[in-house]
Amino acid sequence: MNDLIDAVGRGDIRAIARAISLVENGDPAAVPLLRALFPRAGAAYLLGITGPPGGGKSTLVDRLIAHYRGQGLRVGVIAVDPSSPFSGGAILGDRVRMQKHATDPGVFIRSMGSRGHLGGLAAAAADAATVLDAAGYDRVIFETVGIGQSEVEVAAQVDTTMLVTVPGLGDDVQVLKAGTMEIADIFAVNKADREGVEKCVIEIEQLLSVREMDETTWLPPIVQLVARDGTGVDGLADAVERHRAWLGRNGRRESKREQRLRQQVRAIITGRLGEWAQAKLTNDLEARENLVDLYQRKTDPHTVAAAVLLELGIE
Ligand SMILES: Nc1nc2c(ncn2[C@@H]2O[C@H](COP(=O)(O)OP(=O)(O)OP(=O)(O)O)[C@@H](O)[C@H]2O)c(=O)[nH]1
Ligand SMILES: [Mg+2]
Repeated sequence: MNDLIDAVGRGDIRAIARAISLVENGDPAAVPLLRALFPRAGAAYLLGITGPPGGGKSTLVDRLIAHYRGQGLRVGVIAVDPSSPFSGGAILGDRVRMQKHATDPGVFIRSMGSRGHLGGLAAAAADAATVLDAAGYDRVIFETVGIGQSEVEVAAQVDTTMLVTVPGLGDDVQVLKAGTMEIADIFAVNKADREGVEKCVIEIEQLLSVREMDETTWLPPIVQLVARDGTGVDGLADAVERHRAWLGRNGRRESKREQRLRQQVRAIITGRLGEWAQAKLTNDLEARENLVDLYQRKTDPHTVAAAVLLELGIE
């Protein structure tokens, strides 16, 4: 274990991969590892990239890697796989698309899910970020498909969230309505080589215009780009830097991080409590008797839950 901790700290690629596997599998060994790594983490800047399937997220990540590598920064990328049967192809696609960075020791790319992680996908992603952060990556990028709640939660666990959208989706901003709109710090309108870019931009502007704003509010910039040929990627990276600078003022970044850490603690507690409750209902004699009464409708779910919770002092 100490060897693994040291190797991650040195930025050893295989050790990092192993550490992330422990995290995603919910392996008990992940806990002491994360405990040891946490004090070494905290310097990385976390970026979330979310948006509809096929929007060009991986292509964009690839461009951003090149951009940051050009500045001498080390980049870690996690393509978050919600373990859906549909993601297999996408992950394979990601590998192919980002392959040119595969031999660069300053770049770490992998996909991960949350097979055994108690706190779910967002918590697993947060732990993976701790690993990459402790391993010395300056930028950690999460790519998530912005269609599910847990993916949205992952995207919210970062410093800057980018929402990639593309013109011509039919209802262009459909994806923005599923709760992703609120979490976007930057709108990236990709595939600007296609028709309908202006319409897409105007729709986002309209959605933003109904927000309450004052001089302290961050107005999410809308950046047009063509990830495929790299047009607009520098402008997007500038937008990230502006958001980073904005977060750096008035302790915003600190409060965002504190909120994120509280959320991490909550997710761990929730996961453990769920496990505990499950064991209780399976093994505890009194709880099982209560369940039998419940099945016969002699009692109700609230009463049974209250009896179990009372043991924790929760009324
Ligand atoms: N026309 C055009 N096509 C693009 C652009 N950027 C990416 N694409 C294409 O869009 C397709 C999907 O790109 P990806 O980068 O895999 O998209 P993604 O959002 O990562 O996809 P998933 O991970 O499967 O959700 C690929 O065929 C890309 O070549 C662009 O700026 N213009
Ligand atoms: Mg992708």
